[in-house]
This record gives sequence, C-alpha cells and structure tokens, in this order.
Amino acid sequence: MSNLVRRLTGGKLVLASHNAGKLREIRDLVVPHGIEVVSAAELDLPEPEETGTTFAANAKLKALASATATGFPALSDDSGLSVDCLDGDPGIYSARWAGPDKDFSMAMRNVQEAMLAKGATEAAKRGGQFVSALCLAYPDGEAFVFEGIIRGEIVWPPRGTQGFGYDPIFLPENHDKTFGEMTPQEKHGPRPDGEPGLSHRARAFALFEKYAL
Ligand code: ITT
Repeated sequence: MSNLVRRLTGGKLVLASHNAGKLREIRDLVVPHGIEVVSAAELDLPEPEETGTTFAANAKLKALASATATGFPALSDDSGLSVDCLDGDPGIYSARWAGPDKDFSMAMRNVQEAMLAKGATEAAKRGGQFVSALCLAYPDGEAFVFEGIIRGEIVWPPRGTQGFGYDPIFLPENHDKTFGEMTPQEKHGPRPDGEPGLSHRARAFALFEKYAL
C-alpha cells in the first residue's frame, strides 16, 4: 500500500454489497467520517458474478460494477473464512457454502464436518482466519484494494447470536469470546487505546481510512 491511493474528496459513496451483516458493519465504520453512503442493495444494483480467484479480484469486480453503474465512487468488501486444514476453504467460496438459502447453520456444520474428516479435533489443528478485501473504485475505472486478516480458532459448537455468517464458530486469537458472542463494538469498533477494531474488516478499513480518507 502506498500514498499513491487516490483520496475520496467528499460526495456520495456507494457501498457495493447486498449482505445486510456486512453493510451494517461498514456503515458503522464509515459514518463517523461524515461520508454520505447509499448501498448497492438500496439502489437495486445487480449483483455481479464473482468470477475472481482471490478476495482482491472479487472485491475489485464488485466495486467497479457499482462505480460504473452509478457514477459515484464505490466501496466493496470481499471476505470469507479460510480454514488451515481445509487448504483455505471455504475462503472465497464462503457465501456459496451457505447455498441459495444463505443457510449459515448448514455452512458452519459443513465446515465442522470437513474439519473432522481431516482429523482436526484439537485446538492446535483448528486454526484459520477471516479475510476482508475492501476495494475503493472510481467510475473512471481506477481501483484500490485494502486487506485485513484476523487469525483465530474454529470452535464447535457455534457460540453466540450476534454478528452474521460464520461468526459463532470463530474465536479470535487471544480472546475468549467468539465473534458471535461479541457486541458490534467489540468485534469492529475502535479499541480504547485508539488502535483499529479487531475484525478483519476493521483492519482493512483502517488502511482505507489511512490512505483514502
Ligand atoms: P456481497 O458480495 O453482496 O458483499 P456476499 O455475502 O456474497 O455479499 P462475499 O462473497 O464476500 O459476500 O461472501 C463472504 C461470506 O463470508 C459472507 O457471506 C459471510 O457469510 C462470510 N463472512 C465474511 N465476513 C464475515 C464476518 O465478519 N463474520 C462472519 N462471516 C463473514
């Protein structure tokens, strides 16, 4: 990342996502900056097909689609849970593991079953990470990607009802609550010491903040 990122200079920012959980979190992060936001979901923009092979490529594809369709800069998030013993799966396919009904109880169960099939029963074998690639794209086609990662352990059974997606099975390292047991403030809010929030998304956002705002 460098200071070659083109900074946002006010005006509207389109949040290029149709995922309600993500939108809530990104709004929490953006709103303190006084940026006017509108989501791709609210604008009824079509969801582009995610044909990339990396988080960054898919984030770019989504942000560019929203920026070119609306004429406003757009911020997207491509993210997912990558499990070490599954060679990084579900990874960029994290949404697809939940099927057309977006059933994350099933997706979490499938992660657990795949891990058991690999013999991952003890904590030492259950490492993984959440990854978020945020992309800021402009209508003229310029795009910048910011990535954040949080390592942790995949726990079973799921714990907590906060957050969304795979949060109930992710225990961030050096913590005793899963993301599903954390409040939004604990998951992605700024730390009391002024450090960026804990989550992968908050970490990616801290880079976006530093270089693009
Ligand atoms: P958009 O593309 O419209 O933003 P999506 O849900 O299709 O929404 P992704 O392709 O990036 O987004 O899929 C990422 C999936 O990974 C998402 O559906 C979540 O279930 C999961 N995920 C990402 N961040 C997460 C988080 O902070 N907590 C729990 N699960 C998360």
